Amino acid sequence: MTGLINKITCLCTVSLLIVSSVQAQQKKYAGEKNSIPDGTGRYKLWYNQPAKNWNEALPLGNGFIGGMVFGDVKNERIQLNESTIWGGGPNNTIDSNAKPYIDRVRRLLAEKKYAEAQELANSKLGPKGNSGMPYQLAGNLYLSFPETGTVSNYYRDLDMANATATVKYTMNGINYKREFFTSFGANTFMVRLTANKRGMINCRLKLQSPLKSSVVVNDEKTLVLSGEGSEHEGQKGQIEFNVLTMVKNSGGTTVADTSGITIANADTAVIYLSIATNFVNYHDVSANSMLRAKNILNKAYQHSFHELLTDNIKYYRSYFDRVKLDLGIDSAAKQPTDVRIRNFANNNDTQLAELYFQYGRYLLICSSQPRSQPANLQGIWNGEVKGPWDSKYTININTEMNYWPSEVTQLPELSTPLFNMISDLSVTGKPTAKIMYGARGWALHHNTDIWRITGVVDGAFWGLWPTSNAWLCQHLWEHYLYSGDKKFLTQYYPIIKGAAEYYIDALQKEREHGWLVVSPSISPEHEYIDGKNQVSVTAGATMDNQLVYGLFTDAIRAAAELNIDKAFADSLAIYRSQLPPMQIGKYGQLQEWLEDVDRTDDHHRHVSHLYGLFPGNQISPFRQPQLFAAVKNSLTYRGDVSTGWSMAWKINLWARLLDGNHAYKLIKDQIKPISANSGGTYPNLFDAHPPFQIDGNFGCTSGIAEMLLQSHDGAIYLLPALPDECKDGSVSGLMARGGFKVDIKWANHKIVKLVIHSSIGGNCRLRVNQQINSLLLTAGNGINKNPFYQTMDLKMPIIKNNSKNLQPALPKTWLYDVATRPGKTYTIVNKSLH
Ligand code: FUC
Repeated sequence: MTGLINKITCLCTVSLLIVSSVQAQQKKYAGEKNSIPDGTGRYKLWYNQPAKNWNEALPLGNGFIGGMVFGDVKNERIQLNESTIWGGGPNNTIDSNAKPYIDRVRRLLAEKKYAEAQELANSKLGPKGNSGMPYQLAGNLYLSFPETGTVSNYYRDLDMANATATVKYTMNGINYKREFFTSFGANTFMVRLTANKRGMINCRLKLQSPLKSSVVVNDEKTLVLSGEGSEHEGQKGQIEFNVLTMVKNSGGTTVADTSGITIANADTAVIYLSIATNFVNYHDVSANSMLRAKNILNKAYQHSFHELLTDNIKYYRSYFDRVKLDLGIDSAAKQPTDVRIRNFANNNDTQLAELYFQYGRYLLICSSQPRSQPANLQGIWNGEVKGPWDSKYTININTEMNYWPSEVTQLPELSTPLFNMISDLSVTGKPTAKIMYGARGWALHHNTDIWRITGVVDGAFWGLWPTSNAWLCQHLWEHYLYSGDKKFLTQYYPIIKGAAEYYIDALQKEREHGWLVVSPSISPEHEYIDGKNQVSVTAGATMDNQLVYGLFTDAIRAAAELNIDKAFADSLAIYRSQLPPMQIGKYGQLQEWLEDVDRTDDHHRHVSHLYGLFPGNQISPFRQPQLFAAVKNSLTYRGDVSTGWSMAWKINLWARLLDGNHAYKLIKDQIKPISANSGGTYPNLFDAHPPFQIDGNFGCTSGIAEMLLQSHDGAIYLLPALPDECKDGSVSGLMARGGFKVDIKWANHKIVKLVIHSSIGGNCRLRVNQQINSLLLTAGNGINKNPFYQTMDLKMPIIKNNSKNLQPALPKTWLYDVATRPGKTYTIVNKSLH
């Protein structure tokens, strides 16, 4: 098998290096029409062999249907998902006996009896058998091919430029080809089988599911698999689903019976597949899944593969093409993807970082569409009846991380399912707040699922964390900051307010300083040593303080933007002033807990207390240098190598620490095969916790964006953390808060061209590491008047040890202003930049 890329061409006009891939295997087959366009190698994951296991299969999806394509020559397997096939049925996990125990745990925590508090919490506040329901696979589509012979020219790929997968090989002198995509418009999974000689398509197609299911044939041509979601942890399975498939062949014959569909001697065969369930919403499963699946299939069947494909590419590209990145390319990019992953740490294969960045965007487009479910721990791709952690929603980091790239990489519509889920949770979380905590508003803990459960799961040690409402609300406010969409803010303000009301009622007065703290809680999934005990249950964890501070601030600002609720906002400001300040502990670290109990040899995967730096915006190098230095110390103690998502978080954090080389080092740690003690990347570029968890993919995409552009700290900081490896490059289409779209081209680490598209106008303040001479720019002085760039006023931190250097070395930067008008574009060209 020869390499994919034979020629690298520099197209200076668009300042992008385009890989022009000319391959023997990709030559047009005789007799083949309307084939998938050959995109550029730049966006391809490609391999010389079929997938040996699930983590080598290639993902396709449309937010509803997911398919993992394996590409075996004799036995093709497409593992199928549908985003609403889950175990159990409508339910919630509210613990109606919890309140008295919450009160007792609070008292014990106030008395600093941490181990006792944890013991009581673990025994009385855990789940009663139900820790949430699993997201389940639909089943498999198997295609078996009777031909035998020696295989040559084997090739398979996933082409992100078109959202298609292809398998090709030669057997007995015949070139065979399989093409796959998931239609966004028709909601079907599509397969086309072709060969370069007539009458050569012979194939047997089967549907199978490990869930309770049966297969029949309808109208002599439709293969129908009917199945049910599982009963799980006492919850009866209430999801019904149907997988329907039909074949359209030219030439030859197809015969269907309950054991499958047999295609014989066809010139081409197109397989149409639909999946539907009875799911309407988290409390209604009354839809007719069979009728839904039939309607979808019949409608799609009226169109040819080519028509559906053409529409699909158009729709898909309307998202994918919004952002282009070029970090440079060299000969390492000529290798198949699995080889590139193995070599990434030692090669200067910056194009693989670009591919990984775009893969995160691809995966978000394919797993989270405006009317779909939000991307879960595995997006929509799960091959198991009960996947890792149920493949549900862990909202103490993982679900939020899934959506970090959506605003900055210009895919804001794809956050809609998250926003819808937050709306649902603001309803199902109401009784949790009331019954468990005696509070108004809404609250939930560290997990939820399609039924929008809100109780404690997995036990108090991991699950007694009621602060996820504040983190989720951050996404609502950020959407407003990026878009300026007042209608959206008006719609979601009551939800932000409801979360804030919860804290007004639930915060507890801490005895020593009179601070208001979240109690009981944990610093997600982490423990500290209390005497001889490892304890997680606590009060006033730093992350909680930051989250509540952020929530109150966002609620105050939202009320001001909407010109409503002044009295409420004023009262929030008073509560906010009583929250604990951040504390710098004895090792010069940002304390993770109220007490100074951090360790310097602690390499725990969660870095929750660094939320304030990212994704929060409470720690600025220019305004809080000591806190900034303390975060750097904490992150250095924590180390680099960890689970996939943890490394992804650290990429974002090092980018915010303005250290591009360290961020890039973490990208290298993440894009490498997994080892005994760390996460990494599977051959299909899926992030490995291990096992596969999609958050690391999304987190890394966001991290690369943060290295190139940040807009949270009073200005748009251009190239704040550019690594040495990426000295020349370009990016276009990244979004900054305040509705600015930014294109940057740089050479030898200096910006040579900058384009700013302003959608809502206002002052565009730039921060840069170089001087710029341009008539368009004026020096930026004083506070940025743009309302989307207000910074957060924080309490002074408490510093317990000043001996550790808390004065960070910061880069010299320049501030410039451009007064922009809505809809206008501002181009600053290279000659005026030094
Ligand atoms: C949190 C993390 C684990 C894992 C799980 C799904 O519990 O601590 O590492 O990612 O979510």
